[in-house]
Amino acid sequence: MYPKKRSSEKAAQEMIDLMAEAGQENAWDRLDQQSPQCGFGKQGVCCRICTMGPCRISKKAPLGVCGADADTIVARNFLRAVACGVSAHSDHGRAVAEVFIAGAKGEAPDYGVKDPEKLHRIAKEFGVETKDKSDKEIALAVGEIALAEFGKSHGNQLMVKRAPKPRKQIWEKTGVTPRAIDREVVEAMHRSTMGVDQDYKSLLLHATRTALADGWGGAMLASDLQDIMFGSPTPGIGNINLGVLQKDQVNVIVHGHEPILSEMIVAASQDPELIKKAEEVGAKGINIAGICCTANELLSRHGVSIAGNFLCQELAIATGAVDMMAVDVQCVMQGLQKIAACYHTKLFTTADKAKIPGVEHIPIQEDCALKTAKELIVKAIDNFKNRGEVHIPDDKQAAVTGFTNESIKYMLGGKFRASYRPLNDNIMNGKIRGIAAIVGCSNPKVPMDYTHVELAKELIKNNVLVLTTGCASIACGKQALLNPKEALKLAGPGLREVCETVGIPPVLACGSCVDNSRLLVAASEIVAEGGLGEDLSELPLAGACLESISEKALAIGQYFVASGVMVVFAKELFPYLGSDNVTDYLLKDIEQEFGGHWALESDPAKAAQLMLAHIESKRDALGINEETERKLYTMEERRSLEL
Ligand code: NFS
Ligand code: SF4
Repeated sequence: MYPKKRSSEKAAQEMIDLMAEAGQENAWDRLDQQSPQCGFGKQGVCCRICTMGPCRISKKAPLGVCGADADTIVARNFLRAVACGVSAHSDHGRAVAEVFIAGAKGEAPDYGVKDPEKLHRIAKEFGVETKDKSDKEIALAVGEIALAEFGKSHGNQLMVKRAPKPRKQIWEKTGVTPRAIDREVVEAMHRSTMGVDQDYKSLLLHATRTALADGWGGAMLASDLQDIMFGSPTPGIGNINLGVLQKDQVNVIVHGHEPILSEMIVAASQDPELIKKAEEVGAKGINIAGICCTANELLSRHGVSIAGNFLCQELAIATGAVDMMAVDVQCVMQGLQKIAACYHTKLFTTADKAKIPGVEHIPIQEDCALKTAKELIVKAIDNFKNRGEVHIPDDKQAAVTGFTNESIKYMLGGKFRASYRPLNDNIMNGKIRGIAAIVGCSNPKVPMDYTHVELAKELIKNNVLVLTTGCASIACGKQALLNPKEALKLAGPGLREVCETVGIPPVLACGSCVDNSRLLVAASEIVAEGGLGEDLSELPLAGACLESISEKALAIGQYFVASGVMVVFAKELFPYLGSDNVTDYLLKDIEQEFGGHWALESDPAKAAQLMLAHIESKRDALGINEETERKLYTMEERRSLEL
C-alpha cells in the first residue's frame, strides 16, 4: 500500500542513503532488526502488570492467570497508553507553570510576560482581580491557579468552561468531566493494576476522562502560559528541512518540546559577544534550527528554521554540520548518543527528567537559564573546528506558520473585528466544505511524511481547510504545503478563493502537539459564532493521525473523539484491536455517547474519502448542503432561461 521507500521526501532519502553508504545505523535499520514484531503486542493482548504473568491471550489461552480476558487487557493497555500521553503533555504544562510563577516572583529573571493582553484575558477567565495590579502580580495569581489545576483536591478542570454547553452536558452526564490532571492519571494507573477495574467499558470511559484532562487541561494550559511568557504566535515565514543547516555557520539544534530551553538558546544566539566568538573561529554566524515540537514553537514565535521532524533527528547529525544538539524532553531517540559519537556533534541533555547514558547533562535551571544557554552555545562554537566531511541536502521550503485560535480570527476579520464569521459563512455557503485536523508524528513503518502530505493534498483539493500540528505540520512544510503560493495551486476553487482573499495558505500550521488544544478552542468559537450547530459534534470537522509513534497521539485522538470529532488513525499503528468488544466500542458505540469516534485507515486516499464523507454527512445534518444545492439549481435555471 505504501510506496517502497523509507522517506517520501527527497532530503531525508538522500541522508538515509548516505548513512547506508557510511554504514551508520538509524531507526529504519533498527526496525528491520526488530522485525517481525510481536503479534501479541500488535493486538494489545499482552499483559505484564502482575507477576503471575506475563499473559498473552490466544484462542488456546483466552484468559490470563487472574482470569482477565482480552477485553480487559486491551482496555487496560489503551488506558495506560492514554495516561502516559496525558502525563507527557501535562507535565510539560506543569513545567511551564512553574517557570511562569518563578518568573512572576522574580526568581527566574530571564522569563517574563511578553503578551500582557493575553495575560489579562486569561486572568479574567480565571477570575483574577487585575485592577491596580502589576503584570507580575497578575501573572503570579494566574500561575498559581494554573499550577493548582494539576493537583487540586476538589472541582473540575477550569478550561472545560471553554467548551460549548451541550458538550459540557455530555461530559457531565457520562461522568467524564476531568478533575485534577494528576488525579485522573493516578486513577488510570490504579484502575488498571491487577484486580481493580475489569469492565472494559468502565476502563475506556476513564481513558476518556484522562484524555480530556489533557486536551481541556494540561495541554491547553501549556499553550496559554507559553503564549503569555514567550509571546503569542502570529503568522510569519520561516524555512523547513535539512537544507536550513548552514555550511559556514555554527549550527545548533534544539530538539524536544519545552520552549523553556529553546527560547533561551535563541536569545543566547543573538548575543553580540557570542556572534563575535563564532566569527573568531571562522564561522559566519550562529544558526539555530529546531527538531520536533520545539521547532514548531520556535518557528511560530520567532521565525527560527526547522531542520525536520521526529525521524530527521539522526539524519541531521549525519550531515556532519550539527555542532551541538541540545535536547530536553519527549521524542528524543536514545540512538542519538551513538550517532553523535560517530560524528563530531556535541549532544547535551538539559532536563533533569530526561538523561541519556553517555551524554553530558547540563541542566537548564530557571534562575540562570540564559547563562546556561550561552554556555551551551560556546560549546557549539568551540566544536565548529572539529567538523569532518559535511553533507547538507539542498532542500528547504518557505513556510507560513503561527496560526492559533486568536491569529486565525484576526486574519479572517482584522484586529478590530476579529471574528470567525467569514469562516462560518464560507463553510455555510459551501466554498469551504469543512475543516480537517492532520496531526501526528513520523514512523519508520511508513515512508516518512507520505501519509500526512498525501492526505492534506487530497483534502485541500476537495475544498477542506486543513489545520495541522506537530510533526505532521513539519511534514507538510517540507513539501511546500505551508507555502501559500505553492499550496494554493493544489486547493479546490472555493477554498482557494477564500484563502487568497484572506491571505492564508490552505494548510494552517497551528504549532506543536500541545497546541492541539488550540484547535478545540477554535472549534468551540466557531460553534459560538453561530450557524453551524450547537455542539462540536455538529461541525463539518474531522481529524486524522496516519503516522504516529507516541502515546501522546493516542491521548490527543481520545480527547478529540470525546469532544465529538471523528478521528482516523492508521490501523497498523493502533495496537488495540485484539478485543472485538473494545474495537466495536471505540469505532462505533462511543459515538452514541460522545458524538465522535475512531476510524481506522492507513491509506491516505481512503482516509481522505472517509473524512470527506463524514464532513458531507455533517453538512447534510446541518441543512447547509440543501441550501447550496438549491442556489446552484436556481442559477442553472436562470441560465437556461437566458438561453
Ligand atoms: Ni507530537 Fe511532538 Fe513529533 Fe509525534 Fe513527537 S515531536 S508532541 S509525539 S513525534 S508529533
Ligand atoms: Fe496475567 Fe492477570 Fe497478571 Fe495481567 S493481571 S499479568 S492477565 S495474571
